[in-house]
Amino acid sequence: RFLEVDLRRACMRDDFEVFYQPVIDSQTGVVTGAEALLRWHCPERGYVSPAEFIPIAEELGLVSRIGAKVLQQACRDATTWPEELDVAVNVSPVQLLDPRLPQIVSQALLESGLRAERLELEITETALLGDDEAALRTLNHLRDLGVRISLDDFGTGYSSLSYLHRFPISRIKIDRSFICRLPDDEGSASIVRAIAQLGESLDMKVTAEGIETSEQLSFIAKHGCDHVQGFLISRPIRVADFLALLEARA
Ligand code: G
Ligand code: G
Ligand code: MN
Ligand code: NA
Repeated sequence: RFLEVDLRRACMRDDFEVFYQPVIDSQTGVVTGAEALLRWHCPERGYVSPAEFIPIAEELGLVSRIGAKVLQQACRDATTWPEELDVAVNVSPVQLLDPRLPQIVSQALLESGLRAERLELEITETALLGDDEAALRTLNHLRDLGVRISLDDFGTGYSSLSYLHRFPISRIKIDRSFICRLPDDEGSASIVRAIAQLGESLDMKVTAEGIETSEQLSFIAKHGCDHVQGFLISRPIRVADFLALLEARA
């Protein structure tokens, strides 16, 4: 099967690396944390995107193991950052439905010594579609640990606004497909403003993803998005480069 052999071997040898994309405060430009993004350099295939291999890892039953490694690494790395910086980790729908997830998360926090408040888990709307009772139990358990939950790629799934108050969600991440046509496209501009207002009235933070131009950044900053990430600020980078970026921006 395509990728299967390579992926199993990568899992055994732990050929993965965690990169970090800085997140900044839209008003001050201060770095407030980073999103952990998994990278795999397959010796045979070269770089393979997680968008390609995570779905296969889900099918093969490998995603919880890979996800646990990412969580451990991200928690460990974040303890080397200034105390006020957060780390966000993506959690796939299959991982969310694994009843061991809360245990894996609390273990990663315990082993690293990272305060739970500094860890944010990013889930997608798709994850809430299926067995939503199980998802709700897991998310409540995670919230009770002190971890925060973000809704990633917001606006692209089968968005039901009822998710926003049924589930313990503290942040909305506006998908970059709405950001890329800013500021000129009226439709995108209205959607982004509306999501920002929604976030504010529900007492949730809002992040704009995929900021690539300074015009997009100033639009976002004016219209109530709290945090920003995107190539304009930085691509995902190695942890050493993230620390260097913090120094350079300080
Ligand atoms: O970083 P990049 O653009 O290559 O990511 C592509 C997709 O893979 C994104 O949807 C991102 O959320 C997802 N992704 C990146 N890292 C991880 C990870 O560690 N776990 C999961 N489940 N998804 C990830
Ligand atoms: O689904 P999720 O939001 O987790 O996806 C994150 C992915 O988006 C990362 O793989 C990252 O490489 C990519 N990304 C981050 N910033 C930008 C950007 O400004 N432009 C584009 N095209 N992709 C981005
Ligand atoms: Mn994400
Ligand atoms: Na996203």
